[in-house]
Amino acid sequence: MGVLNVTPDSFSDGGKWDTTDAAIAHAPALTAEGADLIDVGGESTRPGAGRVAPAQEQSRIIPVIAELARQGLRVSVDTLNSGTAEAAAAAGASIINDVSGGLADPRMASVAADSGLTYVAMHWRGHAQKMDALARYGDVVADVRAELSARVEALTGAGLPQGRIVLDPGLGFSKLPEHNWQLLAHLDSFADLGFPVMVGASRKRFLAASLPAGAAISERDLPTAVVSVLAAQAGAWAVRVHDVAATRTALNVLGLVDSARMEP
Ligand code: PMM
Repeated sequence: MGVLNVTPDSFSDGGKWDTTDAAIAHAPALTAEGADLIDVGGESTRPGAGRVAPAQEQSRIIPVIAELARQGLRVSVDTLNSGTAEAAAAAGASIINDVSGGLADPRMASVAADSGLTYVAMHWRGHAQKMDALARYGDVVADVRAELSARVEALTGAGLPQGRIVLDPGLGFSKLPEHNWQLLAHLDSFADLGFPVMVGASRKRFLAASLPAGAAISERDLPTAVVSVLAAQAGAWAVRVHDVAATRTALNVLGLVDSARMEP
């Protein structure tokens, strides 16, 4: 899944694709590099980010989604707002990617159910301005699993079929660096919940620990690609990345090694 943030303030690519034309022009490159899905978002969720009114979010992303869908690309909409999810579904999106797992907007579960689309429920504890203060866990893997299972209960209770739910442990959202590493170390236990799993590590702060001090954010694309391989090995269904080419190459290596393992 290639990231297309139509925002002025996302932490790693903010401002690069923040006009309709620039965003539409960038999507074919993501596809050419090997993205199967394009994740279009209009509200930054980086720590400390302020909220964006749904009308403004929609004016940023709905024309982009409509055009990409017209071109035959598979699009997900990265939104916390049920109204935006509805508008995106009408514009041709295939997936609703909700970083709050339905917690930010009480209407989201029923909108997701009615949309007929796949719904990504990410682990979330609160909005960007307060999320770092909520990074307290007994056992982060068990706690995130339990909180995601509670979301599944609520979502299915609102009519969303289990077969349309994807789960995401929410790396970087109310997580300290050690929490992210622990979640990555136990990703297979999320696949064991019986739902497809999505992982979003791309360029996040915790990856800095794998690089020399002071390394630029763009240098996080290499550790991101390594995480993509680890996630795939743990059974992940999708990885959400900014640098699609690096992750595609890394996954190609894994595919070649896997094929060689199958040979007699
Ligand atoms: N991370 C970001 C935004 N959307 N969606 C899912 N499902 N999982 C994530 O980890 C995730 C997400 C934040 O990253 P960005 O600001 O670089 O887009």
